[in-house]
Amino acid sequence: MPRIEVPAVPEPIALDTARTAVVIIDMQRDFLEPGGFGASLGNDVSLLRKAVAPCRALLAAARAAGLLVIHTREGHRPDLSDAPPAKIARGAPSLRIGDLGPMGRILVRGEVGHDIVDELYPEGDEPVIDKPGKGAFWATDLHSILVNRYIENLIVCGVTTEVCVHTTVREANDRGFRCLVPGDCCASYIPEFHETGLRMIAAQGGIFGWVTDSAALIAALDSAPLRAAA
Ligand code: C5J
Repeated sequence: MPRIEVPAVPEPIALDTARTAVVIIDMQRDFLEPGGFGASLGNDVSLLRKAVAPCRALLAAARAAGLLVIHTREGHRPDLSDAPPAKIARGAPSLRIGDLGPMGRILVRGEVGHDIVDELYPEGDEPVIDKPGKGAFWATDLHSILVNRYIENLIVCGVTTEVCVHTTVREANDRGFRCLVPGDCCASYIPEFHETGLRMIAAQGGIFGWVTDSAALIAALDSAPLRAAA
């Protein structure tokens, strides 16, 4: 069994890398670049860029160690039939979901803004989950993909910490997956929510999961026996 041990709070976590997937949440232009959904809500999107380099380094280590890598994208069908009116109407955005912005229609599948940033683009046959909601399990086939690959542990990264990362971790925790979150691979438009979101995951003995950082996780992955040789 290719087993690694990762320093984390509230305590170190042992992972069988053959049963562990990295899930990169919503690292899309719509959230990270000017002119997208995040900017339309009045956010400073530059705050999210700090997660890109750690995610990129983690992706390289995870791919080298043979872990399953899964990407998600939040967005809607072009006819918006899967976009709840309450979601479209919420907030005071300069552009609403479906409106035409500089990167195409806001949060609509197939548009430039909806896709993943170049630095973290999926490779090979890595699954990409298109999700209409904040959580990656709701209205998607993520659960089937994980069960069919005998995955028990998720390393969850991406944006934003307290919204789609948190919702996904909560959904995964309720489905019995052990979740490890490298905090510097996540980011929020609201830094205090990022910090509090991470603390909430690890609080009460790890009520939703474990929190670590990319350096500790990459060091553990780099020491992992390759799956083929295990
Ligand atoms: C948000 C997300 N913040 N990916 N989506 O609306 O966290």
